[in-house]
Amino acid sequence: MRVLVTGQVPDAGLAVLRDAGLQLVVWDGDGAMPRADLLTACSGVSAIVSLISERIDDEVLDAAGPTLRVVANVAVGYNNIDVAACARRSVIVCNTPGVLTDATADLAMALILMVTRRLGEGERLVRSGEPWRWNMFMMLGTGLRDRRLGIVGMGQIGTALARRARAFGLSIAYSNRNAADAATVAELGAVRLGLDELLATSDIVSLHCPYTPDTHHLVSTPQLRSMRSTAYLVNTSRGPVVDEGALVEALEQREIAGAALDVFEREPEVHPGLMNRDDVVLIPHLGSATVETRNAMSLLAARNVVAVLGGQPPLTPVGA
Ligand code: 8YV
Repeated sequence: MRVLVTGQVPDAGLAVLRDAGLQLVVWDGDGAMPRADLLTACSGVSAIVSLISERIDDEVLDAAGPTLRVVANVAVGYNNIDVAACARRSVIVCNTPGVLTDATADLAMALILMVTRRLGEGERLVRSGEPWRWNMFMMLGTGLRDRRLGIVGMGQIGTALARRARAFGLSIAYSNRNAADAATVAELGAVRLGLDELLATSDIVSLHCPYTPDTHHLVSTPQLRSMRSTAYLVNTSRGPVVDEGALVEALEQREIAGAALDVFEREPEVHPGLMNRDDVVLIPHLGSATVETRNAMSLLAARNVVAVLGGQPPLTPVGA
């Protein structure tokens, strides 16, 4: 059986696939696999190990044909996959939850510190070679103790961020379709609010929801206007959850104090209005970017493929 891997992934996962006797077709070009190559290479494969840069939709599934049994995304988010189209063909879809929770929560906490303490701005100043002299009022930021962190999407990553944030003295509000379980609420002292109230009362808003048609531009002009003028927005989920044009406008109008973004609406493009702003932190989708985490993601995706092709239930199917 052949497996298409749509980009370079750590060897850990590839070794698992090879050890299972699977024949690998790995696309090893730079950046995203070109669509035409994807459509040709997937023909007759039993599994696709996909990256978020590849859209897996009806066209790809038709090109793959009836041999295809599983699509294993090397990511927790799977908005690049048409899950309904896969279900219509009984193709199982898997993602990599859990293994990237700590790395992504760490990164969200780092972004909170960066944007509230103006660390990107400070680093740019030192590297610029411009003369600077310490003074009592230089680059003053905002402390975290007794402020409110509003978490949109209280899944594994949102909850892990809340734990970290409590250690910095932040109080936790969250908005989520379902209430967090009683033990988590008690541990974190978290209050559940509707999105409107969360936005209006939080000092920092951090986004951890999946990207779906319902969360497209979840944060746009009205939501940004409802936030405190001293508040910060942090996004480590998916770019299009935030209307980037509206964000630029809100920053220009000083409707919020700043933003820290790991993801972008038209990734890897960044809205030009964000590029030169000192009140914005911009990093290139590094949420899960640690050696340990990427190894674990590669392994989990591979184990999902081996399980399904071996007639076993997948470890982490989507929607289960
Ligand atoms: C990955 C991510 O960097 O898991 C996700 O949903 O966005 C990141 O962890 C990316 O998906 C790698 O393909």
